[in-house]
Amino acid sequence: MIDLSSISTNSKALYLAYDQGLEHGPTDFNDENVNPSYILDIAVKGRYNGIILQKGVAEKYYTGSEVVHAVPLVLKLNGKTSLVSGEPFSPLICTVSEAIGLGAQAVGYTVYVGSGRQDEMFEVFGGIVREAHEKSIPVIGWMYPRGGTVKEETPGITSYAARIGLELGADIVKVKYHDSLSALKEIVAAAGRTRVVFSGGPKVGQDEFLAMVRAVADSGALGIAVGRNVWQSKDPPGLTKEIQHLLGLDLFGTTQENER
Ligand code: FBP
Repeated sequence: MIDLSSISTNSKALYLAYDQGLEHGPTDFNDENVNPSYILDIAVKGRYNGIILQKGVAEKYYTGSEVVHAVPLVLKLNGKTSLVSGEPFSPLICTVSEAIGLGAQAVGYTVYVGSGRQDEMFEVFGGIVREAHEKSIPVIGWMYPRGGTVKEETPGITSYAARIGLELGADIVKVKYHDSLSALKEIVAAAGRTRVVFSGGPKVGQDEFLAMVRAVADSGALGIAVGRNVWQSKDPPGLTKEIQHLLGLDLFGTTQENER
């Protein structure tokens, strides 16, 4: 279960992201992982702490299925394609109420911090946080620095993005991973009591990916929201077990640790 109390502790979490069909298109997929049922099966067998889906996939594959009882849904409320240009902006596709109706236990929203359209996204995000908190569900902010004066996402910029998530009321921020434990710790510190999950990024070799997970585990972050590195791998169940082991998650995908 994803709730506000479970993420305000030192617990760890592993989320499976599957919104790339909208963000990147089928170019990320092969014959197996193009099928949402294949991904839901990975999430169920791997006892993931959440599956991140867009509204349409949730409606057709999650809601009303057995998966509802096994893996919490994180409904991504906005999204965009890779076919647009200009200042990054991700429009709202689904409301908080609709997400809850689909069975969501948490909602996600991308804010392109630094974009020329940042103001619009701040305003929408503010409304989402208000409504989600009235309804007692957590909000995950995909805090992605893009557009405007952002030329390169340095660790300092990611720390700023994570901090913006705290300032705007996000319960969790999902931010870019950097290959430096001290940088990861700084990002986690900047987010304060807003918990941090790092994104997996494009597929890399398994050893390299597990080194990333180890650093995330040591950084004080909540965990990782991974997509391609798991469902593009040859053995998603085996890799999931290794990730959970490194994060200190037990067989039920939970940790019991003290409040921070
Ligand atoms: P991956 O682990 O596959 O990178 O997924 C994480 C994620 O944030 C997805 O939720 C989202 O679709 C994608 O990355 C966005 O990637 P980008 O904006 O960098 O193309």
